[in-house]
Amino acid sequence: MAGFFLSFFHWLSGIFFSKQAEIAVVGLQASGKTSFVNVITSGQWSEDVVPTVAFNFRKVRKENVTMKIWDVAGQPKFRSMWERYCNGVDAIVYVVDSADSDKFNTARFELHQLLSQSSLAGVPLLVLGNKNDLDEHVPVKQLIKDLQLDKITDRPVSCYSCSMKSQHNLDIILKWLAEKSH
Ligand SMILES: Nc1nc2c(ncn2[C@@H]2O[C@H](COP(=O)(O)OP(=O)(O)OP(=O)(O)O)[C@@H](O)[C@H]2O)c(=O)[nH]1
Ligand SMILES: [Mg+2]
Repeated sequence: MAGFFLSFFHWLSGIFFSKQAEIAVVGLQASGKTSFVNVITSGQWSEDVVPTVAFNFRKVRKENVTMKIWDVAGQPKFRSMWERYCNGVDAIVYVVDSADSDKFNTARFELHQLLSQSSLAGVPLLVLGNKNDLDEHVPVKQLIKDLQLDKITDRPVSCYSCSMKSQHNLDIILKWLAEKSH
């Protein structure tokens, strides 16, 4: 009987205390955006991910938070779409391949270009230095410097080193996203 009341209470609290967070995931191609979304929605890591064309939309419930996620393509021809998908979200997740320092200049340029759009003023930013399972990845301090994240002063900014392959730091990332729900 006690078990019944406990499940009923959980069901009821899920209705009354459920929250939502809408998130846009952007970044250069092959940085690991779709892998990130796959890992948080299904818990599944796979080497074989096809490059995204335009965008994917996914919805996932984590405890009492429903996350609506826009996974936007990163190839150059799709980057002009980023602003549209970031408009009105609770958080922007910018994924960087932290093991590919040759692309940091482009990643920095595209990030600052995106954030300069007045429609996105104040939207919290989470930068993920993905692929830290690879030996050549740079530490988070270096990523902050190379992407000039310290120059972003008009919004909350966080940066974590992570790996979708090993799921390193996924718990911290999910906590950060849940805090942006309403
Ligand atoms: N070693 C390693 N490889 C990763 C990791 N995350 C993603 N990858 C690989 O990186 C490649 C690109 O991953 P995607 O998730 O398709 O990248 P994307 O950012 O969605 O790319 P676009 O859709 O083209 O913008 C795939 O081969 C993944 O298996 C990681 O944490 N570690
Ligand atoms: Mg993708």
